[in-house]
Amino acid sequence: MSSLDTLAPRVTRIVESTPVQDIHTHLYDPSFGSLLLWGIDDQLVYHYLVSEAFRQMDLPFDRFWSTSKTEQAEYVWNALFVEHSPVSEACRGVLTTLRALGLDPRRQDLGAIRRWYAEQRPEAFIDRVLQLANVERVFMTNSPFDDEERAFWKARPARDPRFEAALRIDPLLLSWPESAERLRRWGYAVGTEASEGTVSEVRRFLADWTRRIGSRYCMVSLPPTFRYPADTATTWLLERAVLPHCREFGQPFAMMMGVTRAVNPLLRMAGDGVGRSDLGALQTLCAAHPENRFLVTCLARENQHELVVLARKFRNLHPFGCWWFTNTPQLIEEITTLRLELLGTSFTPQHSDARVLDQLIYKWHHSREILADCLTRNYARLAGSGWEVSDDEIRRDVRELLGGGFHRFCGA
Ligand code: RAT
Ligand code: ZN
Repeated sequence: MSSLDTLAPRVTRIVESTPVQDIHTHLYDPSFGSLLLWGIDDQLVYHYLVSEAFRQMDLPFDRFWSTSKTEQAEYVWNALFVEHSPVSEACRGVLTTLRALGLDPRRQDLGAIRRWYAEQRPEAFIDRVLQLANVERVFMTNSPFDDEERAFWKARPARDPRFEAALRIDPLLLSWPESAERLRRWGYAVGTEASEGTVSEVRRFLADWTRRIGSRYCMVSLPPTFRYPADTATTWLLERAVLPHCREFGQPFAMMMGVTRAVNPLLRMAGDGVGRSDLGALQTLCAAHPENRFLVTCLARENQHELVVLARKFRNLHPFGCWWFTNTPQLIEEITTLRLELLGTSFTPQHSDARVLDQLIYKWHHSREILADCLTRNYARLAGSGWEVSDDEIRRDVRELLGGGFHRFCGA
């Protein structure tokens, strides 16, 4: 048997056994109590599934939203798992997760699955999920503009070192001057215009929160209408407060580009859509701010090639993840292959975006499988050119892709 025949299992073994740093999630440190979601009902009311379920239900939106989480979970379960085959990526995810936990929804009904969950002790369950997903570190999304979350931070929780903080600032950049009002209420003497005083108070706000939560990077999601430079508050806030802040703290700025919020508000959190971004704005940012580092993911499939080409031009740009609507097997494969072929290993192929702890299991099982396939194909081509990779080299590459490259980019 040539080494090429064993290539796929070798790569798979290494990809599966290499721990990952999950660089963007919506999970919380367990010390935040109820903010860390887990269990079958939270998996079923995941907004990815809610939007799919509404396509199969006649139920009025209000009726759905007026019921309890348990009832909502039942609606979703019936619509997507009982009355139809659960072929979508988000549906299959629930099944992958349950199976990894030793549950069989073909034999156990929702009631039995709920009873199993009710017996789990949170601390042990968290350890088990992280171990099954082989996730070493989880980056949270921490917003000072979220009242519930802010209250937890004020209480100075004892932190779990496996959960890292990342500062989310969408309202600051996208809802100025309404956000100025909130900053004022919190004791920052900001006006609405770009005066010296306002800029320095915004920077004080960013610095305070970065220190308070131990944030590792700062991040925003941007609509397709985002332009830079432009005669907008977003531009001056970026240029005079956010980017200087990131430079001062030696941290990257993450931009998640291409989300149109509330395309259908009746769907609540499930109602956001996608639009093609103007990556000319990103090009200008990277060129105009060589001392800043930009972590970027794009929601539109149409932006993926351009993003990769830009990353070839600007080493202060690090593409990451297959975000949200691109987190489907076909698109992960396409985007990861494109990135490998144009960037080598200098990118971070995936983040989970998990909102429910248990989802780490399926998000990483599914993504690792595709990453292993993509790498195997590339290594096989290399072998065809006479370059056979060793296990050590595969290990080195996979470590780089699953968090090592991100850490270096962050300057850690
Ligand atoms: O993927 C998601 O769960 C979305 O709802 C968004 O939260 C997105 O990931 C974001 O961070 O804005
Ligand atoms: Zn997210």
